[in-house]
Amino acid sequence: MDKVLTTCVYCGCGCGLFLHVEDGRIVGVSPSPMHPMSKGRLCIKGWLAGDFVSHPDRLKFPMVRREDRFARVSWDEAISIIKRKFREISDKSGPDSLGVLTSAKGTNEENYLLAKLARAGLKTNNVDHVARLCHAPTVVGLGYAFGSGAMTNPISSLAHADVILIVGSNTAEQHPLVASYILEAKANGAKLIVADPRKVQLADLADLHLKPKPGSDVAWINAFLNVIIQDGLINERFIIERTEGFEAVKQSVSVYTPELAESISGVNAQDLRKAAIIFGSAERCAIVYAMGITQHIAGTDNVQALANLSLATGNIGLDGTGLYPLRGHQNVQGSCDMGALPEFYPGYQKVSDAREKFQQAWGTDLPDRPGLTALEMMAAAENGNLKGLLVVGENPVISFPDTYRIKNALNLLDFLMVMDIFPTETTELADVVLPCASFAEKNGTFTSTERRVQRVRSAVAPPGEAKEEWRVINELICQLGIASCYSGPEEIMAEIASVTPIYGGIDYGRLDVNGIHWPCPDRNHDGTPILHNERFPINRARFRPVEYIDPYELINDDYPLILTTGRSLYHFHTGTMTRRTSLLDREVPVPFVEINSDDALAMGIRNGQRIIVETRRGQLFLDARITADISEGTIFVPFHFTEAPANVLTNWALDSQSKISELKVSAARIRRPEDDRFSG
Ligand SMILES: Nc1nc2c(c(=O)[nH]1)N[C@H]1C(S)=C(S)[C@@H](COP(=O)(O)OP(=O)(O)OC[C@H]3O[C@@H](n4cnc5c(=O)[nH]c(N)nc54)[C@H](O)[C@@H]3O)O[C@H]1N2
Ligand SMILES: Nc1nc2c(c(=O)[nH]1)N[C@H]1C(S)=C(S)[C@@H](COP(=O)(O)OP(=O)(O)OC[C@H]3O[C@@H](n4cnc5c(=O)[nH]c(N)nc54)[C@H](O)[C@@H]3O)O[C@H]1N2
Ligand code: SF4
Ligand SMILES: [Mo]
Repeated sequence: MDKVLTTCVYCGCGCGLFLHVEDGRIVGVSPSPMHPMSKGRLCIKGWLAGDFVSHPDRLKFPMVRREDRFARVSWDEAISIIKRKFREISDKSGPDSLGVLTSAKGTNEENYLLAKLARAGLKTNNVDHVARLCHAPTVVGLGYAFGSGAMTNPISSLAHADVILIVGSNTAEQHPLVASYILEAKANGAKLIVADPRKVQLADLADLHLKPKPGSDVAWINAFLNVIIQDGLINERFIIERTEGFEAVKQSVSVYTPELAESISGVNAQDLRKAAIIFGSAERCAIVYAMGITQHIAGTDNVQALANLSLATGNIGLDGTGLYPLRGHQNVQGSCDMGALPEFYPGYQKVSDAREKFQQAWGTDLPDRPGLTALEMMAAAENGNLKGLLVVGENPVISFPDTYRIKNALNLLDFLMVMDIFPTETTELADVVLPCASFAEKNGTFTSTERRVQRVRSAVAPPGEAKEEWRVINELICQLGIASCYSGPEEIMAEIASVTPIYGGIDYGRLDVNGIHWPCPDRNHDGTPILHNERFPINRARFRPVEYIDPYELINDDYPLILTTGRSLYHFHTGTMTRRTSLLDREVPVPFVEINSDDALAMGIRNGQRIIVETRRGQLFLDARITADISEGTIFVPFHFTEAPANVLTNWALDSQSKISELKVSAARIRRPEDDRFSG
């Protein structure tokens, strides 16, 4: 049996694991004891990460839609159809009628090539990926506040904090190995404050559990900072030496008393005061956050509110301090780093600043018009301005908000090409479907949430005629007339390093088992685990006042409940992989809605009863899960299930700064099917 060292395909923790291979098949997984972060541990998904690889449903051959059916074609035929369609659309409607959605499941090398395909090959900046629905507010918000939109410290740094504030992150289920370091801190005596409308696992262990109404975070975070300022617990030296704009923030938070915050957010004023004093009095405080904060029309403001808090208390740049936006997909950090974003080339070099440099490097003209974000592309498809779309390793039919609208937009396209490892709800709508190699069948790198660039190694051959994406994208770039001849991912990384200062010293030979934390400017540099310890990339960090705004959809008599959506430990997103992993699917086999026990009593709903959840956009049949662990008036639906896709319910309202949609707040109501029978 061979054991191949690689990186987990699921979440941003980036655990190291071995794939065990016998007779060309994966027969097991074991954790890597040498891995500097995961240290011989994996969560249940990691242990089972090899399972889906040999599932019989894997896509094996290129397919083209002929009338209502898919026909198998050769790779050559598929590529020539794609090239012809791209040409036709571009000639007729201009390059900006094309777009590319890249994959946070893909490697850095694949994302780099896809962004190059869009810009150099198709001549459009319409390139984006699911970070738009995830940490776009972090890229924009921390980009403004600190000059870098990434997690400031390594995961292990959390173990050295005195206080950890966890906001809108179900860490134990969604980033289990990050949670292990939080538990280590707790065992060392650290205080834990959790802000979440649900009593998530870590809230059970927390010293204080604040329960904000979904969409109300700016109000209580401002009040939290106000208490710290009023009690003289700010770090004046840090503020004076390393930041700008504090006075305006001080002024703006002064009206947010804990009582005002309670009236807006429902967070108990006494608890809020206590929590703020614990935080303000401690030496080293860390702030962990995820989708509970970002997926709002105020997503960027939420991020800035937390940045204001860490700056005012000087909790940046040292071990045990820092701001930890937990990146979700195993390589969503890398996809952003590689410039799979309309406004940035690799390494967050602005399209508006670095065009000349990339024209030189890529030997061709590049578009200067700004590109569209993921949902802007969908809107452009709706109104006929986007006609051709390439989707790689994303399943927007299930993962994007307002499913019916997304399906309609995709159906209006002249040409949809999808590259995936499984048939999905999105491949169903495609004109061409290309089969790809999975993480276990290719070489490359992933960058974890702690900016650790790590190796991905091929253990088995892809099924049928499935191919590693880099070969396909390389071929397409060549066909579009751009000189692009790579011998493999290692050579692609050499090019990435040559044009991307933060990856300047990344080289496969140096990654070995530990990987390297970017920024790593050159080959003599060991990488940077902690950011901003002496200066910020923008020299002084920026405070910015933020004011509470209402969520886009408010509850009323017709829709009296706040619906929030998210995840479970056992499934990953749209379930393409975990629902094909029998041990995981067995744990959570059916779609459900969490309802507060008092609410359920008032509505006459029993645990396990099948009920109807409805918003202005659609309705779903779901099993009621009655629990005291969710706040009254709030319901929670995970989005893993094709038979009851949560995004049928969600809305498309965007944060004007980051263009994320408000996946965490919709106004909803519940009906019992039996009531319908009587009311006719
Ligand atoms: N098992 C598993 N792990 C995953 C994933 C997966 O699908 N499955 N996905 C990965 C990805 S891409 C991501 S982005 C991460 C996501 O990781 P998380 O962000 O931790 O997961 P979510 O369930 O989306 O939401 C987190 C919490 O936000 C809370 N919340 C909802 N609304 C609000 C609000 O307005 N304010 C506050 N303060 N809290 C709120 C919810 O109650 C929920 O507990 O997980 C990654 N890890
Ligand atoms: N309601 C609601 N909706 C949400 C969220 C929410 O909290 N609530 N969260 C949002 C967030 S944070 C995220 S990140 C998105 C996630 O949304 P998506 O990224 O669209 O969801 P996934 O199911 O992870 O899709 C990944 C796809 O890649 C395929 N794949 C896996 N490996 C490979 C590979 O090596 N190559 C290729 N080509 N394909 C591969 C999988 O089969 C799958 O189809 O969902 C967003 N949508
Ligand atoms: S914590 Fe994340 S990276 Fe680690 S094994 Fe689990 S899913 Fe994989
Ligand atoms: Mo995400």
